[in-house]
Amino acid sequence: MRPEPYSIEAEPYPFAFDPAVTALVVIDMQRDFLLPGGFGALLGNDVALLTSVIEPLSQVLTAARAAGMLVIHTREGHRPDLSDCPPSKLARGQLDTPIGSAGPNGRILVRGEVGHDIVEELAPLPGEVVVDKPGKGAFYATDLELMLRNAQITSLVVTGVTTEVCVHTTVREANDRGFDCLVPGDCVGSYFPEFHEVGLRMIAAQGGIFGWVTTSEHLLTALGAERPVLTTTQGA
Ligand code: C5J
Repeated sequence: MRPEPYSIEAEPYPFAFDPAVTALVVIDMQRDFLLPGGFGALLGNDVALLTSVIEPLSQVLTAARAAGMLVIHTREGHRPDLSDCPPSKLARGQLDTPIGSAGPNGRILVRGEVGHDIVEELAPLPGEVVVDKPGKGAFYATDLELMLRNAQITSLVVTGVTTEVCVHTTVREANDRGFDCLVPGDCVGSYFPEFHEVGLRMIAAQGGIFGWVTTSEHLLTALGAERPVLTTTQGA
């Protein structure tokens, strides 16, 4: 059963949350960004910085599913012949192992490869929408907007990685299309902690120029889900 519309504590002011017209969008939680040997790691990033997103996001995903919300997953990547990869993107970074080259998880950022798929913890359920996108934004060159409009969605909860690249681009694209975007800060992550912080501040600044920022805890409360007490043995 869907919870009633609810006011979620957020920056810059409370977000009017109605799960009936809100989609949960999970951006690019792919092995290529989160695991060693993928695109993110080959760019020289410490992928361990993104793994903290998995646990709170998996709680939000479970609660959103239970509330009957529309759930949409995205994956950044390209066709095996790279015909949808702009030459500029291919050349960028002057990498030894560019997009399409072989890595430990298959060809880098290529659809159908192990590395391109979503991590097990957040795997889409049968029937959930998976949008394959060639760019950073989830609206560019995809049918995402059409699906959201057909489902009469007016608000998005945007999660995933990375905060300042694909999450930000998607929030900006959505905002320009008239969708209200709520970003739970602990459900998005970056290889650069300072970009993450500033990225979140940029969303909520100037009266919510791109949207609202909250926490998974506030969102889970709105969804009627208790945050479970973690029973970690770490450091014990
Ligand atoms: C990047 C993404 N960072 N999903 N992609 O290249 O943010």
